Amino acid sequence: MLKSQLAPGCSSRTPPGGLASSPLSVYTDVMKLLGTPLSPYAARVMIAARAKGMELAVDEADGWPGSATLRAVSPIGKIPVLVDGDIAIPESEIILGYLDDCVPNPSLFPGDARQRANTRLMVRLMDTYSTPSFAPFLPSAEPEARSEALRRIGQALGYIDHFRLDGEFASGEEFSAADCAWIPFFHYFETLQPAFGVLDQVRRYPRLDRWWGRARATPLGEFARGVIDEAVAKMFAKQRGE
Ligand SMILES: N[C@@H](CCC(=O)N[C@@H](CS)C(=O)NCC(=O)O)C(=O)O
Repeated sequence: MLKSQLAPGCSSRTPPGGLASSPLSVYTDVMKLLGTPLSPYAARVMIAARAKGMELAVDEADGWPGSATLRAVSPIGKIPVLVDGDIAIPESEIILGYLDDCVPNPSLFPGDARQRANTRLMVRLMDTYSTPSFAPFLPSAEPEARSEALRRIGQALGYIDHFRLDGEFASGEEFSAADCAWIPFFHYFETLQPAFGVLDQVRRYPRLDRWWGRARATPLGEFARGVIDEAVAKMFAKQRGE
């Protein structure tokens, strides 16, 4: 996709046909994502960009929460932040909307008003009512923090199961922002299953369990699991001083 094909107001370019199709050196002004796939919120932006065939330069070194560089761009100090030319956009939900405005097809909010509201609700319920981060599952965390995180995850999944439009995808019959948002969360639930039984919370809701069985095996699911696992392995290697 050339700059001229982007919606007005979007300053970056993406290669025609997506990531693999063109020498990246031709495209120097790509959007930059400050963050790391360790963050499920940053990973969702990576999935959304990939679904649209948009190139995104992921800046992990500067993107860590709290870093001075990050705070200069966003005083909130949280990742992800999307930098596109001279604007910086925090909050993954807003970033997904921006990507969708810049490159409308394929849409991250497909369908009619009812469907689109459900997609937004699915993202919002996970973000508002599940654990705000997976830090309670780190070895250094207090057991009480872990129980509270598990309780919140179970609660969010209950709300989601109640309101979700059932179908092939996270919200109904088309891929949407809800799939982008949930894939990283569910991958962490799965990764944490052997130690903490997090996926057992999902198994209480068979339709959600079946969605995850499908989503994890899609090309975007495999992409996300790959980049998250790589980032987790790097984090533990760094902690071991390697
Ligand atoms: N509502 C934000 C949440 C982002 C968020 O919580 N990011 C975490 C990493 S997973 C973070 O940067 N935490 C650092 C902090 O809270 O200081 C979004 O959707 O982007």
